[in-house]
Amino acid sequence: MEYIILLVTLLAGTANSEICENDTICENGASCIGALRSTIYTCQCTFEWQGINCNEPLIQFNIRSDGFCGYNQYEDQGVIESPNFNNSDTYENNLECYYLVRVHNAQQITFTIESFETEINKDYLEYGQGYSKSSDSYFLEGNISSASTFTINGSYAWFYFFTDFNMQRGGFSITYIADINECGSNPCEAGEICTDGNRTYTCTCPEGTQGPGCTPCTSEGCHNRLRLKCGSDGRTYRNRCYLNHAACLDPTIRVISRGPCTSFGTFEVIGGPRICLGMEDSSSSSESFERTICPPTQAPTTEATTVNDMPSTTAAATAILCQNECPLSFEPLCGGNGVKNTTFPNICVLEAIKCNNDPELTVIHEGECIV
Ligand SMILES: [Ca+2]
Ligand SMILES: [Ca+2]
Repeated sequence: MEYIILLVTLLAGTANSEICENDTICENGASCIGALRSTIYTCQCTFEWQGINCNEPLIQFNIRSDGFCGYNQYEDQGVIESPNFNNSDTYENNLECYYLVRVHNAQQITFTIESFETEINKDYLEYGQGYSKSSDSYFLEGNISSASTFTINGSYAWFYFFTDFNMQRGGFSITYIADINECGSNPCEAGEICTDGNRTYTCTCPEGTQGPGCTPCTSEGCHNRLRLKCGSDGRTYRNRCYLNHAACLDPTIRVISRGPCTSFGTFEVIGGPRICLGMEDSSSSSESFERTICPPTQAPTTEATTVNDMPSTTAAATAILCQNECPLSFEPLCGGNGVKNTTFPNICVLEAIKCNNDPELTVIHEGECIV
């Protein structure tokens, strides 16, 4: 009733939202990314611009004309590296490199330091959450062991790499991977409930429904053979099909064991035509049941038919009757409630019915009722 789909592709192909139809919202040549019927959009700035709508020039930070570097990343995973890292050379002096990492719809972006080495107290990588470089930031410098990670909440991060006038080092390589709201693109079938996960989503059917189309739970098609299963709700099911039906309605229900829940006494079988079974003490290793009285509502019967079925279980007995264990002996007596007289197989069953269902019940005489 539940399945998980690992995402292979994220929102690369998402149709643009209405909000992106307004081609003035992202400025200075930026692309606008959004989903249909969503007000969330992401401006993919061209280089030298930042801000939510790419309307703030990086130049405002007095970047040096000889050391302007960096780049922007918009994929859901990628890498940012210092200049020359990819050819194993040191970075240059007098750099100011800017990087924007923007992943549309991301809930958080996790960064992993693959390699990091800068001149300590001089050259550093500053970073923070948000659309633009700000003073609310963190600093990385010196030698940092690889595999360290840090996380930025939301879908926007910026990085600023500064180097002074001398002493170059190897620089850095930092990979990232984003977790988006995978439910944002409505990936589940109609009627299903989408639950977002970490780079995954889960589609489930609402309570009372099941299957790919979330059709209503049904026991139609269940056969009526007795293959008793004890459910975690303490009830004995006719067979696994009926238990599955109960589990569809209440997902907390599962199979505890084969055979009935009770090891002794009378119990009602759930599913199919109404039937109650009596069972002898499991210590006798009896594998038979006797069709017997259904305690709460059904009129008593003296029918005693042996039904062969699954072996008994050691599951704990479940209280069904006020007095929940009655022998299967046939020592009939006639009971009545002033309206109707009925033959009971023994006094225990009569007392149980009285306790559960019919307080007016009294013994009329021993032996079967005389019709
Ligand atoms: Ca330096
Ligand atoms: Ca997610």
